[in-house]
Amino acid sequence: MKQRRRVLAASTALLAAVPLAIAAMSANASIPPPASGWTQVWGDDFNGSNGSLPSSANWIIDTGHGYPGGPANWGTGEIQNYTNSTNNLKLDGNGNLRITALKDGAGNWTSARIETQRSNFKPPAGGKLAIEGRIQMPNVTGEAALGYWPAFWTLGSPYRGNYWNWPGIGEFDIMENVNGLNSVWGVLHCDVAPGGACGEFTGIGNSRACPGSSCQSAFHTYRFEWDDAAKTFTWFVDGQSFHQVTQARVGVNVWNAMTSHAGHFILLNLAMGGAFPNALNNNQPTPVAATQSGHSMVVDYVAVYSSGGGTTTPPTTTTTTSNPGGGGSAYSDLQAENASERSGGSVSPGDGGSGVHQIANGGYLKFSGVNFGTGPARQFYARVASGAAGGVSGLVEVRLGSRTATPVGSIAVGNTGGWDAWRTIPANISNISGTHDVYITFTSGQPAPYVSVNWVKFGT
Ligand SMILES: [Ca+2]
Ligand SMILES: [Ca+2]
Repeated sequence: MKQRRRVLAASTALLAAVPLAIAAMSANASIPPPASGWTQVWGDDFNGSNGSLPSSANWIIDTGHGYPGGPANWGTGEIQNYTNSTNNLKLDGNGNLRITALKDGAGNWTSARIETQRSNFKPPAGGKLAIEGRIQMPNVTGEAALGYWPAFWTLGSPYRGNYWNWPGIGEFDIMENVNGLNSVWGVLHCDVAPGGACGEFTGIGNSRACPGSSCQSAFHTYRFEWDDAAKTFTWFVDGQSFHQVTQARVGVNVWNAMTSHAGHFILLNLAMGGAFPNALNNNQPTPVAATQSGHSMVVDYVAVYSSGGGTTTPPTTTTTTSNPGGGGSAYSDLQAENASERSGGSVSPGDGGSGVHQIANGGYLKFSGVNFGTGPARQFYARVASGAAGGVSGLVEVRLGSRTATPVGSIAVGNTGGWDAWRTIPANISNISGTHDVYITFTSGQPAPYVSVNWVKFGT
């Protein structure tokens, strides 16, 4: 919703618009491994061919001027029409998602907005959840930028399908920006509007300039941490915290209303016009005639991590199969049902053979003594199927030597069309040679089974 926030806008406008020198930044850093004590529970690195749409297993594409039955203009006054055209929304072939705002000859603007299929992102009880994205805002400033409103944010799951329970269900604005100003805004919306514990329609927010290079000229990493033990929300840019809201500030009941439901879904959008950019344009409408068409919000990745709480509980059942010695080539099929060790799922027929079916978070397969030769192997393939419910997904990760080692590669899996709809999914991995115990680990932020595996193998 990202509702009107005129007070905040007025207080921060003076800090904005200081162009800085441009640092040379890598266009694509890919999802970083989790910090010590953290586990990646979801992610999209936006790898894919140039001109393709983002993964439908991961994302819903919102179109038009509002949800059916929901507030007009997405509740914010933004004026663009969202489309699913690759002119507005596409992977760039270099590991990035690009959302591009375009004005046609008649003066009408189009752009794009996506939201995660999953709507259950929340920390394990007593643990932490981090939602992180590496993003370059549209690289446009001054009059040409008036009306540009990129955002990386979340809404509480009960909003989906209801649309009239905002802001009680909670909204975390991890990164917002308007009018090409060199500022990131982090905002919490909660309770009731207008007024309430979050002072709607402004919300509880703060902003700062992007570190080092401007928000527009370079990628920066935007991160939101939800700590269920400390009862805090904390906002970061490039690892520097710039905003925090505690449970004490909003009260236990308001806190619970936005945290005790199934969780949040994540949104990425590039709006044009609306209350926030208008407020920072002296309350005059945006976009203006001088606003330049064709600039993009570029997203390298979105990743979700968890720490502590229940997600790191070791699996309780481990099966040692008839292949304890392991061995075999990394480049031929490593049959899941013949793993040296297995935890989770069950062996049954499928895909013209046999596999380990319906594996959930915490499961793993171990293949002892897999020979990669001189390789190096740079590809990983998994033959998988999933009949997971809408919004349920997880990772198939490759680790060497230990099932708690940092993954050398991973695949995100959502519903493939059913438990009998088998697909071979590739992933890039870092160079591997020699002989290793290979662990295939299964990580998800929710408990339901999400993947069946027939086999895995590697390629050079
Ligand atoms: Ca990427
Ligand atoms: Ca098999």
